[in-house]
Amino acid sequence: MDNETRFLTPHRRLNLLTGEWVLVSPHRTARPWQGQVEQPPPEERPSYDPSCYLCPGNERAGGVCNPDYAETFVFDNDFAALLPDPAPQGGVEDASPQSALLRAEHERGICRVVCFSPRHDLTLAGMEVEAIRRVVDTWANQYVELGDLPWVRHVQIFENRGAMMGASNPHPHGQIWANEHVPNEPAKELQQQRAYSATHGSCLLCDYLALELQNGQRLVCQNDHFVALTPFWAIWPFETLVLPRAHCAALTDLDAAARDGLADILRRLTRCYDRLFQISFPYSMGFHQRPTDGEAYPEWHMHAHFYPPLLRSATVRKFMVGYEMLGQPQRDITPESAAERLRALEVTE
Ligand code: H2U
Ligand code: ZN
Repeated sequence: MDNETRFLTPHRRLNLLTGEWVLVSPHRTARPWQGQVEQPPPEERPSYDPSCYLCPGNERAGGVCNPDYAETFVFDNDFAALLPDPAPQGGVEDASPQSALLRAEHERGICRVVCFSPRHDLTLAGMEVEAIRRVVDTWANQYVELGDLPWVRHVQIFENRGAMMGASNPHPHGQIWANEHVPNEPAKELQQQRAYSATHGSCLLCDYLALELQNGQRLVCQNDHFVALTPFWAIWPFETLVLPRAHCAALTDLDAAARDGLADILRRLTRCYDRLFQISFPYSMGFHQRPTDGEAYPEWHMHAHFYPPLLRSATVRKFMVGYEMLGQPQRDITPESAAERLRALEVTE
């Protein structure tokens, strides 16, 4: 059986980064849909919205006013999910019974919001490369500033884009959560990357990228420094992985040319996404970088994940329910056909 035939029947694929399986059911894409249909987001937005809490000069919750910023702007989240205070006496740890069955630990953290641009009407896809490069620099600076705090072991940079992903505001922005413990997803990736490099003596994602560049089927777009592809084990219909060609563990390892390369690939990829269903494409995206506890992490290969919820049109989303909640993730269209569709939307300007 050749590859093409094998991938037409139900099968499971191993996510090398998490060690978890995903079911692929390519024969199911023709099924009828009578379920929930999402509203496409309204397209026209003003460049300044007086009621937006992220626009320059406007007041945020709690009465603080944003400065009249011209590029990027970072502030501490007014509704932070985590607080930087160390464990108080009589807090969670003291209060929780010392039992293997009931575990709770104090968690310190800092949550910030990053405005990508003063322009309310832009998105990463609509910004110029130079402006996205300033966002890349801001992310890198925040990674250093927060990661250098002695108790911060992990810095998660992410963006929830679009109301469908729960973004509270269309103004281009992302978030950063820095905390005391490495969260679940990067912890799985650390274990997998370590195990691979212990067995093979090389980097998991360097080897994987080399294979994908040779194979070509899952590539979406690329430049001299970065490659965007639909990973073999993708869960979300149009999920992508953005990888630096050179082995590096954090945004701070990227030189000026590589940072420009990242800005370029983010712009090209998000523009492909927007063209797919002719809408400003919703997604959650974020970077996985080496933990910041001061260890070396030579096996860690920095990357970004894009997880878009849409399945077959601007209004039909994929739900992670039923078997996916109780068994394991499942997808219908193959990552190969998703890559083919996204790749065809690349416009070189
Ligand atoms: P999301 O769109 O991804 O939800 O991010 C917006 C964040 O902005 C959200 O976490 C914060 C919310 O807590 N926020 C402020 O910090 N100040 C405000 O005045 C409103 C919203
Ligand atoms: Zn705004």
